[in-house]
Amino acid sequence: MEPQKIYLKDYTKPAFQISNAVLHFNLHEDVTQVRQRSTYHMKDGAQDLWLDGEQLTLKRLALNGKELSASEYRVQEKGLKILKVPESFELEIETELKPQLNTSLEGLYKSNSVFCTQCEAQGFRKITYFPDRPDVMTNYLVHIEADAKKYPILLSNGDCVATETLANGRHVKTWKDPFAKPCYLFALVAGDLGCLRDTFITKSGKTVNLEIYSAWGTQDRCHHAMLSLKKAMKWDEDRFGLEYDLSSYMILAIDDFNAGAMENKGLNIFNSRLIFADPKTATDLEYYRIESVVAHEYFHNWTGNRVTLRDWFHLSLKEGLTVFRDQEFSMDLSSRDVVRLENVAELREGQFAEDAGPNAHPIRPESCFAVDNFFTSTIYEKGAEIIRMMQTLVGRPGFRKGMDLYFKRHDGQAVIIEDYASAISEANNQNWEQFKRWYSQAGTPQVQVQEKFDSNRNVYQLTLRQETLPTPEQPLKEPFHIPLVFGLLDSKGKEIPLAEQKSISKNSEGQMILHLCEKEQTFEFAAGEKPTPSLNRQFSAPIHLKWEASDRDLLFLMKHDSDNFNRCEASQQFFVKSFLQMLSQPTQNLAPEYLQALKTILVDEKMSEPLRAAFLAWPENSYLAQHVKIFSSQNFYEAWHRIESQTADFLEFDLLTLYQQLHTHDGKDQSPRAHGIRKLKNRALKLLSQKPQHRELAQAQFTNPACMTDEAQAFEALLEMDGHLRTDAIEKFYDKWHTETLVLNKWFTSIACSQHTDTFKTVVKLSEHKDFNIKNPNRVYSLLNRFGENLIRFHDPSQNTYGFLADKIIEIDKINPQVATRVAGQFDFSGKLPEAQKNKAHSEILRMSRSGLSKNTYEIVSKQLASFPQG
Ligand code: HT7
Ligand code: ZN
Repeated sequence: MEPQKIYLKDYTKPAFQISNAVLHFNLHEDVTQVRQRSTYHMKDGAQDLWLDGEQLTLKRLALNGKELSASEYRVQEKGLKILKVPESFELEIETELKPQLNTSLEGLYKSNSVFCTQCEAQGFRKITYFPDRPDVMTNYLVHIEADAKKYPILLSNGDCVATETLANGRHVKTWKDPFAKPCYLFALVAGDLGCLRDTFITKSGKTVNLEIYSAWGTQDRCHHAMLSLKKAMKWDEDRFGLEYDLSSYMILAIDDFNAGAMENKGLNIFNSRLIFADPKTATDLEYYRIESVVAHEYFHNWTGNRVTLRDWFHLSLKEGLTVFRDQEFSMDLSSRDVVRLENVAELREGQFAEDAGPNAHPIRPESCFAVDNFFTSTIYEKGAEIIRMMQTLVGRPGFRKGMDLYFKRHDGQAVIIEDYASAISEANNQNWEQFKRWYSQAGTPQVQVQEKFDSNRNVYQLTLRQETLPTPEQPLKEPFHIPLVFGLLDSKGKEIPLAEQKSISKNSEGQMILHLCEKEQTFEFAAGEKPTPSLNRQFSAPIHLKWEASDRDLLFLMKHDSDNFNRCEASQQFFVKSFLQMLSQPTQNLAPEYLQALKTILVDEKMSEPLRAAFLAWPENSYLAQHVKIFSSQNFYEAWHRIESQTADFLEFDLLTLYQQLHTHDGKDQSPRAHGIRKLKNRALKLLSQKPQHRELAQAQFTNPACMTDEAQAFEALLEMDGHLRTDAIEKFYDKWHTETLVLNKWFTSIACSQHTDTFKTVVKLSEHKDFNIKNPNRVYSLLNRFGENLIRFHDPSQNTYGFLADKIIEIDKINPQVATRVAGQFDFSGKLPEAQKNKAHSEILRMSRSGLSKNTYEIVSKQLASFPQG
C-alpha cells in the first residue's frame, strides 16, 4: 500500500486535552513495561478517542478504574481507538516494548548500554499510546525503575522529587516537570554515566545546576560544551531578556543519534560529536559547531518549548527562529561579518540547492508523507533568513519589541507562524501581508539588476526585476517583498550619503533599505557621476542577485566597499564568473587582476586573519553547479585543478610567507582569531600542496600536528596526492586513531570527500571495513552522505556509484528510515546530469521506489522520480 499524504488544510483542533500524565517505566534487559495514568478532558462531549501508538504490546486498559472489555476498544497498526469515552475521565494503559531491539533510534532505545529517548517528531507513540501531536500540552510526573547497579543514573524532564531503593537491587527516581509540554519534548535516560557539573546564576539571582552526562572517562572533553552553555544562558538574558526557568539543565551525550541534538525540556540529548572536544581530537569547526548547537538547543527553551508549535507544518516557527538566534549568538561572540559569510555560504550550498531540486518546498509546507522529512535546510536555514529579513525591516530595537510582545502573548501556547509575524509586525506598526508570501512560496527569487546613469539630469537609475522559477506544485509565483540593504559608492570608493534620497527608507538601526515589492521597480538617485552600487549588503535577502557586473565593478567593490560582507561577496562573484568561463573555455586563465586583488588582501595586516581567510574560501561545487544547466564532473574537476594551480603559481611567495608566519605549534587556543589564523594557514597549505616542491609541508604538518585541525587539513591535502603519499596517509591516520570513535568518523569523511580518482574504490572498500557500522548514523553520514555530496566523484560517469548508494539506502531503510532518508537525498541532484547519467540515476531511483521503502524514504524518492521528464 502506498503511504498516505497528510495536509495542513486538514488540521483540526484536538478533541481533548490531557491535564496530567503519570508515567511509570520499568526498565529491563528484555522487556520494558510502561504504565500510564492520564486525565482527559473532552471538548465536545462523549465521542471515540484516538491515541497514536506503534510497535507496542497492550497489556492492560482501564477507564476510571474499570478494565475495558475487548468490545470497548480497537487496537490498530497505528494506534488505539477507545469507543464512546465520557467527557472527563482517567485512563490507565499498560504496554510493553523492547528498546534494545529498536534500531530506528526514535522512541525509547539503547545506545551502548544507556537507555535514552528521541521523541521529536513522532517518537512518543513508540513509547506509549498517546495523542502524539504538539498542541496537546500536558504536565508530566515520571517514575523510572531500573537495576541500581547497571543504571545508577535515572533522568527525566524537570526536577527529581523522590528517590526510592527497592529490596530487589532496583531503584526508582521520580521526576516532575512543572511546565506543561507537548510529548515530543519528553525525555528519559538510564545508565551508568559520569557527569561534569557547574552552576549558572541567572539575572534574577537563581542558581541553576548544569550537568553534562556522558560515558565514564569522557568528562574532560565536556568543558567546551559547558562553557558554551553558560555563554548561551548569559547571551539570551542580555540580548532578549530571557532567563532560564528550571533549577537544573541537563545534557546527555550519546554515540547513536539520528540528528545533532534534541531540546527536550531541561534534559537535552546530544550526539556525542556535538559535545566532546579537546584540541587533539576535535577540529576548530567542531569547536565552533559545539558552541552553536549547545546554544541552539538552549535557545529552544523559549523558542520551541515555552512557546511551542501547533502542528508540524509550522516547524519553522521554532526552528527558523532558533537558528536565527544561534546565528546572532555566534555573530555577537566573534566577528559578525565572518559568521555571516559562513552562514550565507552554507545557505547557498544547502538550501539554495534544495530550492532548485525536487524537494523544493515552502517554509510552511502544505503536505507530506512523513513529518520527520520537514527537518530540512529550507525549514531551518531559509526559515532563519525570513526572521533576519524581519529584523532588517524593523531594525534591532524594533525586533526586540516584537519578540517581547510574542512571549507576552504566547507563553505556554502552541501557535503558528502567522502568530509570530503578527507579534513582530504589530509591535512595529507594519503591514506584512505581502511579506508573508515568504512562508507560502518555495524557490529562491532571482533579482536582475539594470543600471543607467543620466548625465544630463545627474540621475542614477537602478531597475530591479524579480522572478522566481516554478517549483514542484507551484508553477506561478507572486512577487515577494525583498528588503535590500543598499549603498552607493562614488568613484573614489566613498559612501554617497543616501539619507535624503526618496527611493530609500531607513530602519530603526539606521540601515538604508530598498524595498523591492513589485515584479519590476526603478529606483532613482541624485548623483554627480555614475556610482557603483553595493546591493544586498550582509545578504539581507536570500536571493540570487543577477547583476552583470564588470570585472572593474567587482574589483572596485573588493577594494572599497564599506560592507565587509559585500567586499568578500564581490570576490566570490568574480571567482564564480571565472570558474564558469573556465568550464566553457578550458584554456581561459584566472585574471591576474583578480589574483593581484587577492594578494593585496592576503597581505593586508589591517584586516583580521578570519576575514582574510574568508576571501580564500571559494564557493563549493554545490553552489557552483547551480550556475550550470548540465553538470560534468570531469569539467569541474579540471577547472578546479587549473584554478588552484594558477593561484598557487601566482601567489606562491605570499602563501609560503603566510604559512611560515602563521604556522605555530600552539594548537590549544580556541578563540575565533586563532580559528581564523589556522583557516588561513591551512588554505595556504592546500594551495601550495598543488606544487610538488611544497608537498613536504603537508607531510611535516601531518607527522607533527599541533592540533586536530592541522592534522585533518594536512591529511586532506595528502589525500589528493598520488601513489604512496595518499595510501600511507590513509594507513597512518587509521593506525593512530582507530580507537577514537569521533576521530575515526573524520577518517571516513575525509576519504569520502576527496577529489582523487580512487575515491569511489576506497569508499566501496571502507563500506566493508570492520569499523564501518551501518547501524550507527554518524558512521553512515561520515562515509555515505559525504560521498554523495562529493559531486565530482559521486557523479563520475565511469563508475557504478548510483547502484552502490541505492543498495546501501535499501539496506539502511530496513534498519533506520530517518538515516536512509538523508542518504537518499543525495539523488536530488540528478536533474543536472547529462542524459546518460540521468538515465542511470533514474533506474536506481525507480529500483529503490519499488523495494518496499519506509514512508520517509519513499517520500524523498517519489519526489525525485516525479522530477524526471517521464514523470
Ligand atoms: N529539534 C531537534 C530536531 C531533531 C530531530 C528531528 C528528526 C529526527 C530526529 C531528530 N533529533 C532531533 C533538533 C533541533 O533543531 O534543535
Ligand atoms: Zn532546533
